[in-house]
Amino acid sequence: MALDTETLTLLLDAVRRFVTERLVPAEDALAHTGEIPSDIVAEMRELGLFGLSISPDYGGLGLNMEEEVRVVMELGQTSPAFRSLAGTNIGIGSQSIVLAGTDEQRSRYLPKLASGELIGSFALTEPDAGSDAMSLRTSAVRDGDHYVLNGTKRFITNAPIAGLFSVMARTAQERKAASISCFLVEAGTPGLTLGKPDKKMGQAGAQTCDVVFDNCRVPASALLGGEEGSGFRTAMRVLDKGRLHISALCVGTAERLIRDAVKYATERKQFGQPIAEFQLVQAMIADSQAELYAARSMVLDAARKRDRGENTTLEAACCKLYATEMVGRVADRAVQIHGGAGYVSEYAVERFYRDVRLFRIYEGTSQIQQLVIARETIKAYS
Ligand code: COS
Repeated sequence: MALDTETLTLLLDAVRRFVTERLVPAEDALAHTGEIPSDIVAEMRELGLFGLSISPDYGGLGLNMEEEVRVVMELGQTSPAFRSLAGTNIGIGSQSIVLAGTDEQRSRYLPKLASGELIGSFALTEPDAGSDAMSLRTSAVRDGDHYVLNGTKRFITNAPIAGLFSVMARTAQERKAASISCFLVEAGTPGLTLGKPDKKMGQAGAQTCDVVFDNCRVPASALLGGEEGSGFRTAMRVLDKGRLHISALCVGTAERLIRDAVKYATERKQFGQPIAEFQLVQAMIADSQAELYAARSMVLDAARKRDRGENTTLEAACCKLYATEMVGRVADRAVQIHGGAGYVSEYAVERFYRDVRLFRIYEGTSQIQQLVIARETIKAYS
């Protein structure tokens, strides 16, 4: 379902204003405290940001992919930790339920995820299973009308504040997709404990930690879709969407970085003139702007293709690879344009330089995107 043009324009304007007037001024404090103030969380809920991609039947805004990426391009113009708070509810923390949940699971969880009352979290990665997701070891063993979960999940975004975990666990030993199932585990279930919040390079305020299952008993009704063996494929489908979302975020962040770099370059004078007048500085601005345009075009094209119901595994991986690497280069040039000022925390580019490094790693590293692109391309041409 697509919004009418006027509603979409109003939504984009409202998000843009919220980012400029409320989030950007709160970036510095967030970087120091690592806490998103409760009034900002309340405003995010009010704007409907937690339920962007959830159907209006469950209280969300029901945006299609093109609309979602356009909103995320706005949210990307400030510290990524703000987007991260709602990001799991919009994406990997809710989409397993949207794609494969039973009616009962959808009505139980989606309204609370859409409103932001409940934070969803996606638990796939483990200490020994990162890129090789299929080698995960967390087990779920059937015991009467329950399953018993054992294992450790690592670097789980929003786990410290999550009320619901989509947990990929092994229900059979053989190495194949059908051995992995997904369980919806509520925080507070006995046997589920959290590790200490990870100390990260950047993205202060976006929290991650280990999630440990020690004989954690969940009712059989917690099995996503009521069916064993579909967890891996569901996780991959969730990531296909998530990778487009992250790509849109990179587009927004690159735009912010170019704007900051241009502002600095027009104010900073050397050799008697603003450094923006030097062609070597202009070259950095030009390369960044051209790459931003390419990434934006790719993301919008892939989103429209997805909205037409086409498979976008290849396109999502192309976007994730290109957009995340692109924003890394743009951040590097923004620091370079700022010179010494870019290396001190007074200017936002220093913080963004560290923040964007994660984009090339989570939801599939650049190398995993290359692997997916190559596989899909070879499949298509052979
Ligand atoms: N959509 C739907 N199904 C998919 C899929 C997709 N995008 N990608 C794979 N599958 C299915 C395959 O069709 C296959 O199904 P069958 O068993 O029915 O044939 C099954 O899943 C296994 O796929 P594959 O053989 O490709 O699995 P691999 O172990 O080779 O791994 C990669 C595939 C590397 C792509 C996967 O492990 C991956 O994405 N790793 C990165 C994980 C990640 O992003 N982690 C980030 C943490 S989450 S923030």
